[in-house]
Amino acid sequence: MAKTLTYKILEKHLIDGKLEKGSSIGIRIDQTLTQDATGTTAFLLFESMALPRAKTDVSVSYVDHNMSQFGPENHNDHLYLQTIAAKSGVYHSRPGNGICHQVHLERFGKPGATLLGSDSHTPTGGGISMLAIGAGGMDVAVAMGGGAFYLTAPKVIGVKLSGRLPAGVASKDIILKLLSILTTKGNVGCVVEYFGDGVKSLSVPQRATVTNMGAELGVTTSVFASDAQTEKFLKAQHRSADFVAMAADDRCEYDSVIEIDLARLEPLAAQSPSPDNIKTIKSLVGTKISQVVIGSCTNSSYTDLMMVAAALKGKTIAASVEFAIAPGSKQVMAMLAANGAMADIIAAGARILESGCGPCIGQGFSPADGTVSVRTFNRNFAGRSGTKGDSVLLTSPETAVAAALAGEIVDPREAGIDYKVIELPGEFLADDNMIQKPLSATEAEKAEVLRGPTIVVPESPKKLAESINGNVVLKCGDKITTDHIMPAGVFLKYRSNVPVYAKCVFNCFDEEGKPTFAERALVLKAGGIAGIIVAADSYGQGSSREHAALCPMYLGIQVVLAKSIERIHKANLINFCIVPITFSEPADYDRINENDELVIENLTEAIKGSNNVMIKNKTAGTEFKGLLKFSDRDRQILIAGGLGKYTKDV
Ligand code: MIC
Ligand code: SF4
Repeated sequence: MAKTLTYKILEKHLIDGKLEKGSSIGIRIDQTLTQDATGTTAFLLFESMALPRAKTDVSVSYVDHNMSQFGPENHNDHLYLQTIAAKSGVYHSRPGNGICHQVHLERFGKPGATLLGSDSHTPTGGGISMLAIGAGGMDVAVAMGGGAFYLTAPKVIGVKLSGRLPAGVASKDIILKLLSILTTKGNVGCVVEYFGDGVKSLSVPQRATVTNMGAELGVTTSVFASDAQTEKFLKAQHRSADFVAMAADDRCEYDSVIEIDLARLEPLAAQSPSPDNIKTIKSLVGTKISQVVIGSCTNSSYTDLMMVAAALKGKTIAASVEFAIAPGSKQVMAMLAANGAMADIIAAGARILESGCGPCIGQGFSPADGTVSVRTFNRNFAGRSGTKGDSVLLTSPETAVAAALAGEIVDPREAGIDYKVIELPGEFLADDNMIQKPLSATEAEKAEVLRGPTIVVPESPKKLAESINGNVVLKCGDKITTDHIMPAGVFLKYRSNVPVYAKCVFNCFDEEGKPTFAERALVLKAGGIAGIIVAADSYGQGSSREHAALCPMYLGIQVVLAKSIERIHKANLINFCIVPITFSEPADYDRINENDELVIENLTEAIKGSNNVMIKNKTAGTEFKGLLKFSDRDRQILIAGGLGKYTKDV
C-alpha cells in the first residue's frame, strides 16, 4: 500500500503497539533536544528517575531562553545544565550559540530520524524531513534514557503546494494562510505533510519556518520530503553524509487535502491575541507601528536576515520605530558580520540583540502601551510580549522590514523594496566551538555537577485518592494557553524553583485586593480538598512547558475538567498525576461555577477500566458524565502516581 512520509518514518521507529490510525504507539527516539527553560526540570527528573546516560544517537541541551541574567538564577541554571549534560552523555550548546531549533537544524537534524524536544517548536526539524515532536521535559528525559515515546498514530493532513512565491510574499505567509484555514483548535492527533510541485522551490530554512509555526495549529508535527533542497542545505553545512532522500509514495492517501497555490498567496499577519487571527496586510495598510523585531526560531535564518540587510542597505529606520534583530544562531550572526550585511543592518539603525529567544518570550523589548508591535515570531498570546493589552502583528521578515522603514504597515509588494532572492550560500560557516561534547563514561563518573541554591528538586506527585472531594478553583474559557497558566517573561527565571514559580500560576486572572489563584488553591490543599480547574475548548495550547502541570500539582490541583485538552499539555497533566477529564456533554460546562463543590466517587477504579466517570456537583445538585480518554499506558501512569513512579516501576 502506498504510504505517507509520516507513516514511513513511524514504521521504521515503531517499538510498541500497532501502527493503525488512532491507536497508541511507542516509537524509538533517535535524537532529543532540551532548552534551559524546560531543561533544568527535564534533567532534574532524569536524575531522579535514575535513568542511564543518554542512550539516543544524539541528545543536545541548549541554552537560549533565559539569557537576561537579572540575579543569579539564570547563570545557576546554565552551570547546572552544562555540567549535567557533560556527565549524562549529552551535547551542550552554550549561551550565545543560538536558538535550539535553528542550531539543531543547522548542525544536528537528519532526514528520516525522530527528534523529541522539550519545546513545542521542535517540529521545526520537519523542514529537514525529521519526524520532530514537542513534549514535556519528563517525556524527553525518558526518551533520553532510551525509553519509547508514546503518541496516537496520527491522521495525516496533506497540504499540496503549487506554483512559486511572488516577490514580497514569504514562506511565513504559507503557514499564516494554513492557520486561517485550520485555526489553532481541533487539530490534535494530526500531522501535516507538505507535497506537490510548489515544495521544490522552497529552501530548507523556508520549509523550517512553515513547520515551526505548524506548532500553532496544535498538530503533532509537520513534515516535508527530503530532496535536492535538503541535500543542498546539508552539503553547505558540511554534512552531506547525513543526507538521505525521503518522500511519500506517489499515490498515498491523506486523510484530507488542502491546496495552496503559492503564486496566489498574499502577505498576511496574525493579529493579537491568537496566531490564527489572520488578516491580509492589505487590510492593515496605514496602521501606525512603533516597534519591529525580526528574529525567533521562526524567522532568523541566514537567508531571512540577508534579505533584511539588502532591504535596509543605505536607508534609515522610520523615526517612530524602535527596531531590533536577533539572529537565530552564532552561525548566522558570524556570517552576517563577516560579509558586511551586519554593517548595513547596524547603519540603518537596528538594535542588535543576542542570538536567543529574547523578546519572543517576553525577555525585554516589551512594546509601549497602546502601540502596535510587528514581530516575525510565532506567538502573540495576550501579554506574552510583557505588556498588558499588547497589540502584536506576526508577519514575514519581508513585511516587517517594509514596516520598519515606513513607520506603518505597507504592502511589501508595493513598498519599493527590491526583495532580492537570497540563495543559500554554497558553504555555511560551520564552527562548533560553542558546542561542548559529552564526557566519556569513565570521565563522567568523576565529574562534578554544579547545583546552585536556586535549583530546587521538584516534589513528586501524590498517589490519587480513591474518590475525589474537590472545589472549582477557576473556571476559564476557550483557548487557554500554557502562557496563561504559567507565565514566562520576568517570571521565567523561577523555572528551577517550583515553590516560588507556583505563586504565578494563572496570575493573569488575579485581581488586586483579592486572594490569588495560588493562595486559594493552597488553602484548599491545606484543608485536604482537591483543586479542580474547569475550562472550555483547547485547554493548554501553545508552549510545552510542563510547569503548567507541575506547579498546579504543587498547589494541590488534582483534576482538569475541560471540553477539550491539547496533546502536549494532556500528557504533562498525566505525567504529574493530574486527571484530565473531558465533558461528555459540552453544555455541562455551563452548569458549573467557580467554587462549586464536585465529588468524583471511585475515580481510580474508573481510571483502571472505564471510559467515563460520574461527577456530582454538590453545590448545584446536579450530576453529569465525564469522559476518560486514556490509552492503557496513560491509565497505568495515573494509577502509579505519575510518570516518574511508573518509569521506576517498569
Ligand atoms: C515558547 O515559545 O512558548 C517556549 C518558551 O519556547 C516554550 C517552552 C517553554 O515554555 O520553556 C515552548 O514553546 O514549548
Ligand atoms: Fe524561543 Fe520563541 Fe522559539 Fe519559543 S517560540 S523557542 S521562545 S524563539
